[in-house]
Amino acid sequence: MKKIFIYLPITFALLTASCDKEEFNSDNSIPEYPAANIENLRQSPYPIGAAVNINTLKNNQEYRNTVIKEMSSITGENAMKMNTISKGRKEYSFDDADYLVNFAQENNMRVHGHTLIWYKHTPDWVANFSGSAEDWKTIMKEYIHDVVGRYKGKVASWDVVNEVIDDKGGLRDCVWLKNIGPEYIELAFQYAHEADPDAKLFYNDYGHEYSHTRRYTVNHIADSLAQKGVPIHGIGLQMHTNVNRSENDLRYAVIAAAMSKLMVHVSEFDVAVNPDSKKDVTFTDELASRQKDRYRTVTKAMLNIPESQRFGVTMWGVHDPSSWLSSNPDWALPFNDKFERKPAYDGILQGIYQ
Ligand code: 9MR
Repeated sequence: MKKIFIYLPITFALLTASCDKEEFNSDNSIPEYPAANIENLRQSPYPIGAAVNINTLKNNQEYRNTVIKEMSSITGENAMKMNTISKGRKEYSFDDADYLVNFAQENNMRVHGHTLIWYKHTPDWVANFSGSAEDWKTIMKEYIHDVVGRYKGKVASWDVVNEVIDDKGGLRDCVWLKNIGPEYIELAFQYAHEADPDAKLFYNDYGHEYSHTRRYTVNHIADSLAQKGVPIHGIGLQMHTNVNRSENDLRYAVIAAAMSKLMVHVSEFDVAVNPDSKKDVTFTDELASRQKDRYRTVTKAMLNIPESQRFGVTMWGVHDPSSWLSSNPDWALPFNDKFERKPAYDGILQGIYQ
């Protein structure tokens, strides 16, 4: 039942060929840019944002100032996950999510909601729930209606489902698949759309830049849902990448997602410099330069897709110490520990200025 998305060798071969030959509209030259005229990322031709941590936002003034100055879109790194919000059936803790939304409104930013349905961090009461498929649909519908409904008109977009496939291209095991069946995916989109018909709805997943199987399957699922009339509006490419990834792979991930005609959100972008988590690594100029190249490539690739499909680029954190990767150690983001702009930041400016 789970292997409904079949890997197609012919399509795969075509995708691989175009990846190698770099046939899409690509200009690898590094443009000059009037850095003096670009004061911050809010001036980008498409929204650039960051995932934020609510405690840090409340307690670190420099972090807060950087978000306000630079970001036109924010995502809660954890504030809107099901286990943060849902404490029991119809019992909610909206403190962090409300804070996020109020902060965004005060500072004229877009909020992207992350994430309604995810196989991870399922609240205990859901994991222990027992009932028929209809009962499971009902609790999913209640949760999505209550959360999306609360932020109707305030949260512009949602990752409705996150990470629904495994590495072989089958549907990933989770309580929703087990109890409802594959239909849970389209139902989640339907319920979110009922609660806020204007919200843009995304399927978010990872691996577009390093796995042909994952890229093909994600794009195929999104496309199939759209063809079927399910209210899906975009594909989220997490893009947790690193300095060893070829720039062509990064560019191709963005272009291939855009072939679906849906919007493209690079939703959790960071560029690790220490992907093997070696303990003795330091952040050298050479690593900073390779990181800069990858920030430039991805932000520029967004300009190679139609304007109507550019939902934006969200970085998974603000400054290096606040990244989920920092203890590896790593330096994956465009601002350093002093909130200074790193070469990666210049890479973004070069990417968005054409
Ligand atoms: O960065 C997030 C970290 O603080 C959380 O502990 C973790 C588990 O909820 O999730 C991290 O964010 C993940 C995101 O929600 C989904 N894609 C992968 C991200 C990094 O693990």
